[in-house]
Formats: sequence, structure tokens, C-alpha cells
Amino acid sequence: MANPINVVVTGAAGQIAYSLLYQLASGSVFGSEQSINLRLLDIAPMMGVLKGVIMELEDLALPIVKDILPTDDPNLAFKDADAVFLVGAMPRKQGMERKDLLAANIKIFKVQGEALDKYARKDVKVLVVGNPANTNALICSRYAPSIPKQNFTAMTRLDQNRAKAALATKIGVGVEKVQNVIIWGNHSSTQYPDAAHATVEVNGVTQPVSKIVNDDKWLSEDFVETIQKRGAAVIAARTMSSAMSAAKAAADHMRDWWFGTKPNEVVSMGVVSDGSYGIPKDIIFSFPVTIKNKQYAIVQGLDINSFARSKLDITAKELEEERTEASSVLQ
Ligand code: NAX
Repeated sequence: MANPINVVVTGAAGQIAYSLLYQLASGSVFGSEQSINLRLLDIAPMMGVLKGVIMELEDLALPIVKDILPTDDPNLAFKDADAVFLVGAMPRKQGMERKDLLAANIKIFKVQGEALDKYARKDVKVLVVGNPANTNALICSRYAPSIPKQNFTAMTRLDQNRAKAALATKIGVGVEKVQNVIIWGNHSSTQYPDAAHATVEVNGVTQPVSKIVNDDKWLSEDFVETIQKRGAAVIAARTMSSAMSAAKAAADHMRDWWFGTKPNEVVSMGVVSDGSYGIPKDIIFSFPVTIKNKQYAIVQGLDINSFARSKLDITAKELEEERTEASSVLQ
């Protein structure tokens, strides 16, 4: 078994972490031959709950986890970190405006960025799950200038998985037959789930999803809206936000970042914009990417029609506004 890598999970006493930790411990993210040290960060009042989570991790009796550190100190948690899941965030409370939520959270991500800058490995891979994920990732990277901006990503994989599943259901095939649906922009209700470049294998032949669905109105309206509002629909039904599916998506995102994407496979990740597709630079925008040697590349040259253009511009504008709000809070 390879020497242990240091894997940090923040919000470790919360509901997403509860599912994510099992996937880490069972080897489904970094592989069954890669041992890990878990660094579990949460806030001081949650240390008792975290103790219980650690008891359960021990009781899994799995060989991969070598050492577990529970802490409320980011400086300890991020020491020599190789891979980091920033899940912990302040939840939205009743009556709280989106702006207040953003203000509370970017302060957390500023502190964590500073700690990463000082203590983590310079090639650390940071995945931000806590909302507002894209702007939190931007702020975190801004306060960790010694770590390349490309090492900070935000999660839109849950949206991608939701979109893939919705298309498979519509077409009546298994999810594994649907590939390359794209999530553009913010992990919010302005995101643009785009099936224009997606393919589906039917009777052994790979074809465009748009041809098989053969219903442009459904693809540009119902499908887009269903995915944009899926998180809210889960909350309405479960009275709690997506956790099992969010944890699985975080595992998918990090596994692909670590090991690379398969040939002809495209995945969506919130990454720092380099201006591709006319998106403003210096926002964390979800783009289609391929990954090799732990480096992602934004897929270039996709056709963007006028409908898609307007959707991309709406979600980019929201991210620019979030950036402005974040900067004013941190001044
Ligand atoms: P929970 O409220 O169950 O857990 C959050 C945990 O974070 C708590 O234990 C809390 O004490 C901890 N925490 C708060 N401040 C912290 C800090 N400064 N340092 C370390 N830990 C801290 O939430 P959960 O359901 O696990 O969701 C976590 C985050 O994921 C939320 O922000 C949520 O909005 C976000 N989500 C993001 C998704 C995405 O696709 N990007 C989808 C799922 C989810 O909604």
C-alpha cells in the first residue's frame, strides 16, 4: 500500500461528510491501494458529534485509514494536505438573505485560504462543496496566493449527475449510456445544464441526445428548469438538503481529478475562468473539462448557439455580482 496521503474534510460532523467519509475510507476515491490520513475539521461545538463519527470510522474496520485527526483549528487540519474537501459552511437560516449567507461564508473561506497557503502542500487539490461554492472557491484561492489558482475547484458534479440521470430517464436507457452533458456557470439556479453536446448509446450506436429526445422545447425548458431546481425539490421532500448524492458527486469529482477522465469523456467542474467562451476572467465558472496527470483542460471549440450564449451570460453575470459582494465584505 502506498504511503498515506493527507485528506482533509471540513464540515466533518455534517451530513454530506457522513456519506463522504465512508467513500474515502473504503477506497472509492483514491483507490484501494492508497492509504490515507484523515484530517477532520469542524467548529468547536461539533467536536462531540465528530467524536461519534470517528468511532464509526473506526468501527468500519477498513484498512486504508491510517490516522484520524479531529480538530477545530484550520492550521492543524491543513498541515501538509494533499487533497481537501471544503464541505463545511454556514447553513442558510430562516429569514437570512442570500447576501448575508455569502458574507458569512466567504469569511470562513478567507480564513481557510490563509491556512492552506501557510500549511498545505503547494500541489494540494482543493474541492469546494460548501455554498456559495464557486465564490467560496474564488475567495479561498485569493487568500492562498502561493498555491496555483488551478488547484481550487468548485463542485457542479452533482448537477451533472442529476442532468445525466434525468436524460437517461427521459430516453429510457441506463445512466451509463448518457455521456458529456455539460453544466455551465454557477452552482445556483442560474446554472445552465446543456444537453446540446451530450451523447447517448442506443442499440450499440452513439448518437446525439438532441436527436434521440427529439423535443427541443423539453430540452431547453423543462430539462433545464428541473436540474436548476432539483436541489430545492430534494429539500422540499426530505426537509434536508441533498447529502448522499452530494457526497457521491464530491467523490466522483475528486476521483476524476486524481486519476483523469476516460477517453472521450467530458466532466464539468467549477474552475477559474481563463476567458474561454467569452466568460469573464477571474470568476470560478463551471466549464466542460478533460483531465490528465491531475491537470484539467477546458474543452475548446464547442458550438454555442444564441440560446446557450444568453444562458452563459446570465450565470456569468451572477458570479461577477457575487465577486463584487464578496470583495466589499472583505474590504
Ligand atoms: P450540514 O449543516 O449538515 O454540515 C455542515 C457542517 O459544517 C456542520 O457540521 C458545521 O458545524 C460545519 N461548519 C460550519 N462552519 C464551519 C467552519 N468554519 N469550519 C469547519 N466546519 C464548519 O451541511 P451539509 O448538508 O453537509 O452541507 C454542507 C454544504 O454543502 C452547505 O453549504 C450546502 O449548501 C452545500 N451543498 C453544496 C452542493 C453542491 O453541489 N456544491 C450540494 C449539496 C449541498 O447543498
